[in-house]
Amino acid sequence: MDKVAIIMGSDSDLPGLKPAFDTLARFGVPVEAHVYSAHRTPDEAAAFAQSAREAGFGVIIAAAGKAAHLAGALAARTTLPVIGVPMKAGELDGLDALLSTVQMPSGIPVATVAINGAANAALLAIQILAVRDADLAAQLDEARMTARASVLAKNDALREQRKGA
Ligand code: RP5
Repeated sequence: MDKVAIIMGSDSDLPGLKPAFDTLARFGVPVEAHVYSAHRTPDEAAAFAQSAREAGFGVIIAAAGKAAHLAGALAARTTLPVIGVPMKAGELDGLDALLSTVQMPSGIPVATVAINGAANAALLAIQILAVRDADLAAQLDEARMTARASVLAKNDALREQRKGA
């Protein structure tokens, strides 16, 4: 199976990325993580992206806060799909990172998830790998069914609670 890379701009992003690590682990997807910054280690970030396909990665998740150029900088150096996670950091609560990550120029796409949307970034990475992996696709179907059952159970509980109200 192709690996997923999780690249973060700082180790201060790590706690917010726990849902991505947990989700990928739940689906048995191999992960390699690095701290590389678009601004503070531009050469290392570029070198990683340039060699990522050959190194066996299928998707790159790139998480950064503030003036978050990491996802775009990696996407500029690879044709692997890059998923950007704008992290809530600093005075603007992630809005700066959201705009910096999502507003890419034509030609270099970054699939941007919500601010601190680490879980969805992982799920999207899994969905990309599942295009060519039937086992992963089946696991995704099962996860959706579990989520559906959980919401319907909450609906039943609510209706029961409000009986006669
Ligand atoms: C970004 O600046 C990082 O991705 C992080 O979200 C934010 C703060 O970094 P540190 O100052 O904590 O290293 O580049």
